[in-house]
Amino acid sequence: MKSEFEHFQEQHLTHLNKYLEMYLSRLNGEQTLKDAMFYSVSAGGKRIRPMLILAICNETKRKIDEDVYAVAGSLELLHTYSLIHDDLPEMDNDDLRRGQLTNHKKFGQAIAVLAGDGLLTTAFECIGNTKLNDSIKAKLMTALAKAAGPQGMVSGQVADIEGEKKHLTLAELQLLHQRKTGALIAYACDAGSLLGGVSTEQQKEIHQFAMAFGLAFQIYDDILDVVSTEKQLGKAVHKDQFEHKNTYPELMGLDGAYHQLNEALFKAQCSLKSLGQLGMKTELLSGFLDYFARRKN
Ligand code: GRG
Repeated sequence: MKSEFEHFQEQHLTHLNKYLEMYLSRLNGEQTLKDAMFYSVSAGGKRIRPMLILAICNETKRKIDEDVYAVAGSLELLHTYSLIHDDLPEMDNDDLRRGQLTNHKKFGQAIAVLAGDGLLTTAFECIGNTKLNDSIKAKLMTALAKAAGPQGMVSGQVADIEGEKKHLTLAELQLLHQRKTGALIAYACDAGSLLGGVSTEQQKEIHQFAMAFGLAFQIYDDILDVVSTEKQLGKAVHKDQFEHKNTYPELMGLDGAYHQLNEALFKAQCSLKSLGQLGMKTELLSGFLDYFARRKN
């Protein structure tokens, strides 16, 4: 039987994808660039980050209108940019992404870099073009830049690359993940709070939920890299033999990683309980947690 979250996801995914397709198709630019941008966005992906924004809006009774889809869609554009750049030979050097050739394998490295640049900048344009009030737009754009930029994801990526030549401690690995993956997930939840107009207490607890969920998501991704053959198939391993990925299973073994995962999921559930006590509906977010802790890719 499908959960409330799965019904919600089905209901909103089509609209979100239509929004993304419509926005990208209306851009007035070089066709090759537009094709490369659309190629990676339309390849699917779980749409976790936009779904978090939509789910929090729903829990806070914020009407899910075109502006909400725009804010959610803009985050997916930015996330897709990060995947395109992450796959480049000088970064993770992957051949497959979202079940198809990586952007640079299909369009060449120069266009892939530019498609990423195009998606990153278009994300901010999407927010700018909403009918939200200027103060909310400014808050969203500042928070998104902070989460994606040198204080967030970009620093996480640098720490990941530099960490390939050494063994990180648990604290260093947590900080790396908090920036590389956690920052955008936290932004998604903060954006949902802002759009939903929640109280300060609720906003703080939603942020705590995001931090725990982001960590759980990353640990589970590390675990899937070890246990899922599907993930292994996408890897193009041409790396130096002294380089290695710092992951939870590598640092503490698979059992240790599962233990950390359960701890993070427990923290996220505690935040949901607190949010319930603060008067917020949380069934959807709870379903979200279950769904993503059971995913296969
Ligand atoms: C290039 C600045 C820059 C940053 C890249 C996001 C990222 C930072 C790298 C991705 C590498 C990676 C596999 C990280 C593990 C967790 C993660 C972010 C997975 C990809 O996100 P999903 O699982 O992907 O949400 P889909 O395709 O479902 O959207």
